[in-house]
Amino acid sequence: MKLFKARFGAAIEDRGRFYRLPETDWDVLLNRDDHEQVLTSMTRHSSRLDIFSPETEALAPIGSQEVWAAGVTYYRSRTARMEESKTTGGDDFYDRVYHAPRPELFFKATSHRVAGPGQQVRIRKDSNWNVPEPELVLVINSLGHIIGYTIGNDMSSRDIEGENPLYLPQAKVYDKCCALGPGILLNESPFDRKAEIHMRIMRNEKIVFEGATDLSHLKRTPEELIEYLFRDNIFPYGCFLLTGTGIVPPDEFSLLAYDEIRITIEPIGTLINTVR
Ligand code: DO4
Ligand code: MG
Repeated sequence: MKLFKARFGAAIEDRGRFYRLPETDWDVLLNRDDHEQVLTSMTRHSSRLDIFSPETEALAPIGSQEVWAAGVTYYRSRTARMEESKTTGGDDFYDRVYHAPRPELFFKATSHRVAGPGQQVRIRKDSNWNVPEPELVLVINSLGHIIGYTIGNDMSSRDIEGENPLYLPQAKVYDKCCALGPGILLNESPFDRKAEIHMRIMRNEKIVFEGATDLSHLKRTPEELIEYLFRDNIFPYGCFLLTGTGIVPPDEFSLLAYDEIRITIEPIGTLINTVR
């Protein structure tokens, strides 16, 4: 089952059919611990939607939740970041955090900084080297339980981060620095560790970057990341946690305005955004 946020409220996809849910508060809905039963019974009283296209009609599946992110959870991210920061002496930090018991966790966004499906993500005005980071996102309720999964883009300014690791919040947090969606795959069973994350970037109808990885390369378990995130934090409405990138385009590549970023993680779906 997948849960979508839409202009008219909430929708559910169950075995290929879409239903419009009775009026519900998104924060309350996300924070539940019993989605399967509640949504199954709700769909019995819901009207069927003949046409609903999640890639373009769904909104970012976020309400009052904060968005957090884990970093350097893939070897590829560790190596790329060591390269970009070696002239300024920051490289050792990335190697150490990759191997350390405590993961890198950082605050990424509030809902107004998040783009939904079909919306624009931004590159910072004061940066010349920008990349998208396609990441599996854990959707977590206030009890610290994973209620589902969605797709995320952790937009990053590599030149700002590379200049000094202490600039990380500026490289990562700005207007429309993050995309989430299209919907939430509800947590019926643990996520398949072989699931592929695929990203394609189009410019003037040509592919300018394409890459893939799979979740078996993720060094940390979702439970370990959540345990650290919830150690001394209360999330009254739950939160979103991006789990890190394993796809980093080559150093010569930077995003440009009007590029289209397409991130697919099956069985969640495809998140499509353009760059502004
Ligand atoms: O250490 C900086 C950020 C790392 C990150 O965002 C990632 O590995 O995905
Ligand atoms: Mg990232």
